[in-house]
Amino acid sequence: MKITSVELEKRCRDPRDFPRFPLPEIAFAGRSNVGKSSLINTLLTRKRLVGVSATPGKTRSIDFFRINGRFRFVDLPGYGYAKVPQGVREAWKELIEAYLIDRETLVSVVWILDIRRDLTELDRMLHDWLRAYSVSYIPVCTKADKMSQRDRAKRKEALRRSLGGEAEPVLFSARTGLGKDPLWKRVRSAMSRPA
Ligand SMILES: Nc1nc2c(ncn2[C@@H]2O[C@H](COP(=O)(O)OP(=O)(O)O)[C@@H](O)[C@H]2O)c(=O)[nH]1
Ligand SMILES: [Mg+2]
Repeated sequence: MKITSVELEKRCRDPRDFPRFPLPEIAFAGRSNVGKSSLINTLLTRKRLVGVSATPGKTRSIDFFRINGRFRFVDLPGYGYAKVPQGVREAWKELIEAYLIDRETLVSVVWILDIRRDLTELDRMLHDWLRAYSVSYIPVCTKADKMSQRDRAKRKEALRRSLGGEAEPVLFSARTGLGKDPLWKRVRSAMSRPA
């Protein structure tokens, strides 16, 4: 995919502010610090479009990026950061669920998981929503560079099985670029599927 323009269209803390003009949307979700910003930057070949941070858990907004003027990348707030007060956590849940539940322009969710970690309770909650609202998703195991080839393949298979064999995970690394082309291929194919 040739990226000719990337524009931060809107940061939303309230569902009433979500952009109205319909464009196909690919959303990105995952726990805080999983490598979501790094993955988005890698896909868009931008060094620091989306802030990569050493202090996770800050983003409380849903950010809409307009790509090539034709579709959107939607950066959902990371979940599960321990040091966040319960009230804030509830607000995040509401915002993410509000987006997933009836966003007609949503094509697919790129669901980012750390290859070294098992699913957390919040990962399972997201998975339950995706299924409950019939949202198609692409599971991604990121930070694959931290493992040997053989261990990567094992972790990928374990994740595939724990998702009930619903979807084939993509191995990814923002550090090495592993998986960038296969992930774009999955994203493009999702966007070309009739709604
Ligand atoms: N080794 C390795 N580190 C990564 C990768 N992706 C992200 N990181 C690191 O993980 C930390 C969190 O990344 P970030 O993209 O900010 O995660 P976010 O909170 O999910 O947006 C940063 O220190 C990144 O440099 C990856 O593919 N490989
Ligand atoms: Mg981030």
